[in-house]
Amino acid sequence: MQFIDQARIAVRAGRGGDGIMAFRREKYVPAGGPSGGDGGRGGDVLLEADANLQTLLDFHYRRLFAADDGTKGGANRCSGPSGHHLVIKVPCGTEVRDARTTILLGDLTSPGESLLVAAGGRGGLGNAHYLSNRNRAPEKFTEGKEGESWLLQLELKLLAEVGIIGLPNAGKSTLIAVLSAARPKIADYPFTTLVPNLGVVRRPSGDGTVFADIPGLIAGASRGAGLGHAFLRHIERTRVLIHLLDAGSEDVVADLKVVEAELTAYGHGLEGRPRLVVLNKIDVVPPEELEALADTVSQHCGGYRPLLISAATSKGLDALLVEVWNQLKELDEAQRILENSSTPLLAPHQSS
Ligand SMILES: Nc1nc2c(ncn2[C@@H]2O[C@H](COP(=O)(O)OP(=O)(O)OP(=O)(O)O)[C@@H](O)[C@H]2O)c(=O)[nH]1
Ligand SMILES: [Mg+2]
Repeated sequence: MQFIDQARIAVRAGRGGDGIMAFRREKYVPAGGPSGGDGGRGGDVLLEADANLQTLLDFHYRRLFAADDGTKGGANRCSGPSGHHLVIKVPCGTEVRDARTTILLGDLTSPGESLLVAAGGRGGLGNAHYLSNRNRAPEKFTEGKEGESWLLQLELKLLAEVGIIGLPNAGKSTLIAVLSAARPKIADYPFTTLVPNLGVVRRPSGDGTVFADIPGLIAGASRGAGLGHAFLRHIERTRVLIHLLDAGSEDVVADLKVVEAELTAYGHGLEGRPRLVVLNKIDVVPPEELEALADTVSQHCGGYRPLLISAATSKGLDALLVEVWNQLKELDEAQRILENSSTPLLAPHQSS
């Protein structure tokens, strides 16, 4: 399946139906009076998050979405029916912006969440509406109003809790393949992965957590080099990053620095995102050199020791997952404390 994460669409709400002019004509009822009904409202256009969609691919082929117009009013004061609303399904994690101003209109994250993007026009009034003591036979009626129309920019940001990042060939796809049921392409050359892959990893509690394997980042990714830039936005919503390093690389510390620098350059809070530094492919490093390598890496990560794994031989994966679940648990707790602290805390020794 093609992965499309950006789209532009035009939406047009329905026009309101016109009010009409009519007079009641019945046997034995002379001068029956005005009876023109009102027009129905035009249908609205709404976007709705749907958990079954993964990409914005549908919008690549269809770009104009219009809701039904309202129907004009009828005789005998009958109001015309309103136009049906048009509900457009989008994947969870879709940000909606006005394409002209880029102002954010909404962010559809949970399934079923919806956003009104174009309101239908009001129906016109029939002449029955204008009956008054002065004017017993009004000929006035109004037309329905046009519905709103907008040009929208849709942007999908994946909702993965854990992002796996690293240079090309570090083994990111191999890792997600051993941890989950995802089956991305794995090969011995850089840029095997061209689009993010999602995989669900089971927690000990049985719940699933979504991991994302992001295409390899290279120096300059934040400015558009390689494939990284297009996909850095998908890391924005992750809560924890697994930074994978190839232990067999010539200079592991240089590799670490390249990716760290790209996260900082990209910004959007990525530089401060909690992350686990993980040395992969430890099966290719002689055991006696491994400790020294881990020490060198830890000196460049604030003293934190990297986790040691081999995705290919499934070594160290349990310990890695324990660490991931711990990090997520700590973040949940921090979040809970933040939500429960209704009043801002004063500094303990603040003098008045
Ligand atoms: N020896 C060894 N090889 C590994 C290990 N993990 C991955 N590889 C190999 O490394 C190569 C690259 O693996 P991928 O999983 O495709 O790497 P990637 O990080 O997804 O690469 P891109 O998609 O290009 O960014 C493949 O040939 C894998 O078989 C490991 O633990 N040990
Ligand atoms: Mg890959």
